[in-house]
Amino acid sequence: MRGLVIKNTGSWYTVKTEDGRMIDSKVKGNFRLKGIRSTNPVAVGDHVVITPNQEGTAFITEIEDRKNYIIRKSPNLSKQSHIIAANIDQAFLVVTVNYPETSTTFIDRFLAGAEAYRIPVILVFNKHDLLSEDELRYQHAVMNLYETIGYQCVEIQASADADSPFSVEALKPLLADKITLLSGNSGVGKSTIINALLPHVNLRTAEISDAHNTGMHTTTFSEMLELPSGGYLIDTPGIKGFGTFDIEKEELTSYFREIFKFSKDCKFSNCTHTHEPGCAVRKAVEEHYIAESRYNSYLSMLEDKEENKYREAF
Ligand SMILES: Nc1nc2c(ncn2[C@@H]2O[C@H](COP(=O)(O)OP(=O)(O)O)[C@@H](O)[C@H]2O)c(=O)[nH]1
Ligand SMILES: [Mg+2]
Ligand SMILES: [Zn+2]
Repeated sequence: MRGLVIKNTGSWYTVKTEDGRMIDSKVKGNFRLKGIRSTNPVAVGDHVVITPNQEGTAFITEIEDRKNYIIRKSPNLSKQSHIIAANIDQAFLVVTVNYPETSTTFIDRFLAGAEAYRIPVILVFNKHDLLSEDELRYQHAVMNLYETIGYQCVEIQASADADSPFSVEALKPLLADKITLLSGNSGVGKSTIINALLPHVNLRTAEISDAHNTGMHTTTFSEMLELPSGGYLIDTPGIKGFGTFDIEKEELTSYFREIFKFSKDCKFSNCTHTHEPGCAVRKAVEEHYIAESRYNSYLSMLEDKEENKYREAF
């Protein structure tokens, strides 16, 4: 019997079978995945094969190959990792121009990490109602910047009624039949978005998330929330971005789409776009084809690499 893992608490997994039943399952046998020492061999988003037993539970006996997965290194068990989710179709990065302010550096780091994992990102600008005219103008400039680079942007007010042009209704077609990771700084409105999309999970989501955010069980709890319109949302507290520690200095350019485009005209193929003569990227920054904010984010990530500074995954 085949199914999708939608919840993981400790050694138990909730598997939704193809005929729509929810079956509590445990892993049978020894899954060792490509040398990863993981606290959980199976993760939400995994397609699995299960064998039901007499107690009404089941054993997971097979995992299908993953198209991707995200992993969090355990802070206390140094060599162990926790797979947060597998087979993610896209990420929504929820940002706010104000209340609280999300920096473009934070956005760019997230986008670069997502490029490394090949996970498409949609930028969701929330709290439209709180912005002054000046802040709105700034928001539209930022949206224009990211749209020009190729990232879809949506402007919403998660707290609005469904008939408002800025309600979460705008997100529904983007979520349909996909597994979407919901990310963003604390306070930007992730729980509010979930509660608006899934009124029946009201409050519980926020409470569970917040409890797990600070609690000791953070690394052993993951859940996908099924949307009425099809598709799933993953709201895993504490995920602030993708681990970019493994990105090589030379690779970094390719995770900034517009910088990558211009870099093809640099004189040196291994140009870092910092000091080299004939650098087409620096020229493009000077001529405003590349935004200074983007270039600065690139430089800050490059600097981390040079200092070999540890960037924690998630
Ligand atoms: N005015 C306004 N407040 C919002 C909006 N979205 C969320 N909030 C508020 O912002 C605060 C943080 O929201 P929450 O969903 O807990 O953020 P999370 O930390 O990302 O889950 C709460 O007080 C929400 O009521 C919005 O669109 N407009
Ligand atoms: Mg929350
Ligand atoms: Zn260059």
